[in-house]
Amino acid sequence: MTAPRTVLLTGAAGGLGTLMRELLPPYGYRLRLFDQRPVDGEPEAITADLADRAAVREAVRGVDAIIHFAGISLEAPFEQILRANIEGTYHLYEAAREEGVRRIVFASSNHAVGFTPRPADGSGAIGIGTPRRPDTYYGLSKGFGEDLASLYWDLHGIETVSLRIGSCFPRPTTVRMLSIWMSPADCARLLHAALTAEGVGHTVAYASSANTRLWWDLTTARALGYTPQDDSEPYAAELIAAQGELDPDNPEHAHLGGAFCTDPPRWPY
Ligand code: NAI
Ligand code: 15L
Repeated sequence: MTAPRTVLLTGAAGGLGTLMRELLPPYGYRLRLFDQRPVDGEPEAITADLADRAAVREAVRGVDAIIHFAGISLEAPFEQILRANIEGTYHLYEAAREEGVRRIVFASSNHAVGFTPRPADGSGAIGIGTPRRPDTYYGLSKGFGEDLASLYWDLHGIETVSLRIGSCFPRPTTVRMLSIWMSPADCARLLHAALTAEGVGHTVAYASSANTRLWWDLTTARALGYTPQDDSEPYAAELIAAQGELDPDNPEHAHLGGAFCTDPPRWPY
């Protein structure tokens, strides 16, 4: 696919949005920014809630593609998740259909499969066909987003790459993250691949760097043209010295989703 020029970035005020606002323009994209919160230093950003269907439709109008990051990114009461992540994502897809946008990159999450037992470090054993096992209402909403993307491909021909993101932060901060970390630079590489690959239909891919301790299989992401450049291993010695190795007898360490399976971090708002 020809590289889309104007891309709507929802969730632009958030952690990933802030990182990608710096890292995506060098690939040639002009970003239109959207968030319910003002975006620092970006007076032209659209400040609106995904619940506002008219605002979402206007935001989508005329863009070549969408990166959908906006939503609740931790656990929250079901009613809040329903409004932001389930209805909000539906509003975005409806707006894309109405405005003729043909390509979306959806930020899914490892928490769609969070109750999958943790495999051996470096095994890459978790494949894309692993059954969904959400660990939270949050993870459940990501499964919904993936299925909505599938429906809009089959019904309306809107292509989506659903990225089951591991942990994308400037550096890994836990031993668990050593296995699922995605560097911000690799995230930008993967988004570029997902925006430009031909014939993606609805593709689901795990999203991380090429970590030595990887738990999942990056084949689908690589098939999009993504070549990860980073590995969390340089952080391993320091993190393991401070936190110890993952303990098979600790329930928090037993599943892919980590603490989301036992005591999930809560959305603060
Ligand atoms: P974040 O919480 O920092 O940013 C989310 C943004 O969405 C916030 O700026 C918030 O204001 C906005 N938002 C929330 N509800 C909204 C609504 N109803 N209408 C408009 N805007 C709304 O999250 P982060 O870390 O930047 O993640 C971005 C996306 O990637 C999220 O969808 C998250 O679930 C997903 N993800 C992130 C991972 C990571 O490691 N950062 C891992 C897996 C998935
Ligand atoms: C996610 O889905 C969250 O949005 C992010 O904040 C991290 O907690 C990440 O998963 C993770 O599993 O580390």
